[in-house]
Amino acid sequence: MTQSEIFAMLSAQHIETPSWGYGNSGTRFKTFSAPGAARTVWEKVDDAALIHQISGISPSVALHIPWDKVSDYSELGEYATAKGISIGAINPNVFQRDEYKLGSIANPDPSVRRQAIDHLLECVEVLTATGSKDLSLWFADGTNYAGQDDLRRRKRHVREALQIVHDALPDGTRLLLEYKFFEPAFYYTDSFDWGSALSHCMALGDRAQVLVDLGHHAQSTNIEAIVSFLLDEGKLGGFHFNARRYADDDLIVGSTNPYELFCIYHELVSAERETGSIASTTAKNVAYMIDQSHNIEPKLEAMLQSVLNCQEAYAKALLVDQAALSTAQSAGDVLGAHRILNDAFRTDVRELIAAWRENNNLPVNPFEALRPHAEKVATERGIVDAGGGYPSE
Ligand code: PSV
Ligand code: MN
Repeated sequence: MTQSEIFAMLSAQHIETPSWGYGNSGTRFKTFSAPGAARTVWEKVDDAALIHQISGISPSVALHIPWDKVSDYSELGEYATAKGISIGAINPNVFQRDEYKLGSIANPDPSVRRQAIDHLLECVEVLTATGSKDLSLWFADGTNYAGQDDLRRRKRHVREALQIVHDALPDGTRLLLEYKFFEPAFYYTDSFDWGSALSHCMALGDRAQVLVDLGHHAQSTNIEAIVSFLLDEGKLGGFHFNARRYADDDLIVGSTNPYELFCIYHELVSAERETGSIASTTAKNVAYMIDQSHNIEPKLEAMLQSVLNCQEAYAKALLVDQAALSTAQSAGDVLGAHRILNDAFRTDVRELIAAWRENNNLPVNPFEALRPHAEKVATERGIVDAGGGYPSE
């Protein structure tokens, strides 16, 4: 690949940032108040626009409803456009009401299931009004004890609800189904792995695809294998990027296992380069989203770091000598093939990216460029008591 081809690929990269990553957030123990944390959805859009202005590759922001509820969603969409970004995935929230204690779309009570479906349909309207293309679904539904509920019945309730939502989506939009192997339920989770999510999506129809959140797997899971399988089935819809050590830790993407992130990008790049395959078309339409709510890190800096880590992993994946790799693989050259992949991973791409930034009139030192903005919002917005966590002392 020539440098100008690599530059064109880097310019086309699109990493969506989450509105919930700009406000105060925490664990169940404590929510720390971050200086300058966004207080409203309008400020979250401002922050996402700032990160895009500096990174050059994060031109959309995901919303979480009702956290980001407004009276006029078209106005919010226009506000985002005026700031140079667009509204990305719409994330419904069916996990915070008392009614959802035993689940939302899998709840044994039909009236609760109806309430959850109504909220999902309301989010389809938000998607339409904001010009968003993806409805991103995660369910906290599950059970804590064996025998607590009938698993097949719960599965059927999930399918029924998803079908209603899938069929209500306008043309050209998608339902992205996330899975997570545990938490908050500990015995059984209704959308528990990529296989169950894929089965639902296959049955639902063309608009349904699977969303892979990196934090939602058991230790040592080969996530790039899941990515490659879903790509080849035409069913990989998007990512929630983050990093983890133990579970759904929401750490900065690429901070704990940069090699895993690189291998995931390698699967995507190699699929994209195939001509005329389903995997190639699917790879070109993947929604790359960050799902992190940083708890102790400075909010804006953490988000920028996450976006830039994705850029670095992608740049390295672009450097893989695909032709040589393919020859080595066909020849059964186990370690030769492994070294070809690792050569790209070990390449220092910082100068290449700095040159790309210069070429695109972006500040060469992004963190230096961010500092005055971060200081400004900290002064203007101040520190808002985050509340949350256990009851206070
Ligand atoms: C759940 O852990 C999750 O990853 C889902 O994607 C949610 O939408 C997100 O976190 C924020 O609650
Ligand atoms: Mn997620």
